[in-house]
Amino acid sequence: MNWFRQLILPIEGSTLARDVDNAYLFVTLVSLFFFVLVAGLAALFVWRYRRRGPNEITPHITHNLGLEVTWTTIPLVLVMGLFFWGFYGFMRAQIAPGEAMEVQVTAKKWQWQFEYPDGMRTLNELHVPLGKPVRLVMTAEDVLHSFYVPSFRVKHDVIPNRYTEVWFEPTKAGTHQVFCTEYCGKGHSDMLAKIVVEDEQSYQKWLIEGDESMKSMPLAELGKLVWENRGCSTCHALDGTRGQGPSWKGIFGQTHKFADGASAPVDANYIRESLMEPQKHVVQGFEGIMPTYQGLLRPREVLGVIEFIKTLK
Ligand code: HEC
Ligand SMILES: [Cu+2]
Repeated sequence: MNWFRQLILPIEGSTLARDVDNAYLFVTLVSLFFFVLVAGLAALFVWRYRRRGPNEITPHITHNLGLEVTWTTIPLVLVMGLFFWGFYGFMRAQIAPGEAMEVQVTAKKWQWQFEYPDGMRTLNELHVPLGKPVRLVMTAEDVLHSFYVPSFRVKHDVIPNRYTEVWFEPTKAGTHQVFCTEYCGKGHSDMLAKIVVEDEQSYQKWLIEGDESMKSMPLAELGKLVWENRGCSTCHALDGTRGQGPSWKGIFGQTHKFADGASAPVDANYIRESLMEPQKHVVQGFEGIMPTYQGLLRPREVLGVIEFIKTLK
């Protein structure tokens, strides 16, 4: 039976997969059985009861109680059984275990953004530990999308102005493919993401160090990515315009005055301190609303921000 599963179904990547597959295979096999039965009998009867001569008269049968009860009861039992089976599976897939790690998912044309409990964000790539339940709280910024991971047997619409949820507990390490499965415009078929399932140790290592591309990326580029993906861009412009926070243009090497009258040169240490203890020196003319990024940025990302700010002449 397992070779048959592997032949027609994707790999089983989560704890939900077995249940979904069993119900699916059951429906398929029952359909196949009745197809053969009905089509076979139809063919048989066409041949068996063919007209044999011009004057042949057949018996006039109007009904058969035994037969009718049988072909009503058997499908009824099958269909009701399937209903409860499906309902049980649906409820199980709907309600995440309480201890599940929560990840926010934002879909927009044409990408998936994931936000982890500590505020870190990734684009089109979700890292999760093996064997731990994960709950996704999903919403869309523009149009309907749909989050689909075949190997997890997980699929749910992602809707603007509303939150929908799925959960899964990955059982297979490796990379799993995410598709958007609700037509959402020109780039729909490119709206792909990966779920990287790894053991707890590699997952923690990834949290701290980032992936290969992050390790090999030039620092200034990494800094720009941090600015885009970690919320800095909502308060800090790069072109000299004043936002909720000061623009970063040309600040490296300047001397900045603070609300308490002190001043300090903008150098690597000052930038680092601005991230870790933003309230320690509040730039004059601004409010101390910047959140701390203590523990939320990887060491290499902090270096990246410093290098990136240096390049903004
Ligand atoms: C909610 C808005 C907000 C966000 C988000 C934010 N900042 Fe700030 N930031 C401010 C404000 C306001 C100031 C000025 C007041 C202060 O120094 O605390 C500031 C100051 C700074 C300074 C010192 C600038 C100067 O001219 O002296 C740096 C460097 C900085 N932020 C870096 C970052 C980085 C890097 C991020 C993203 C990882 C970030 N900020 C996210 C609001 C924000
Ligand atoms: Cu889409």
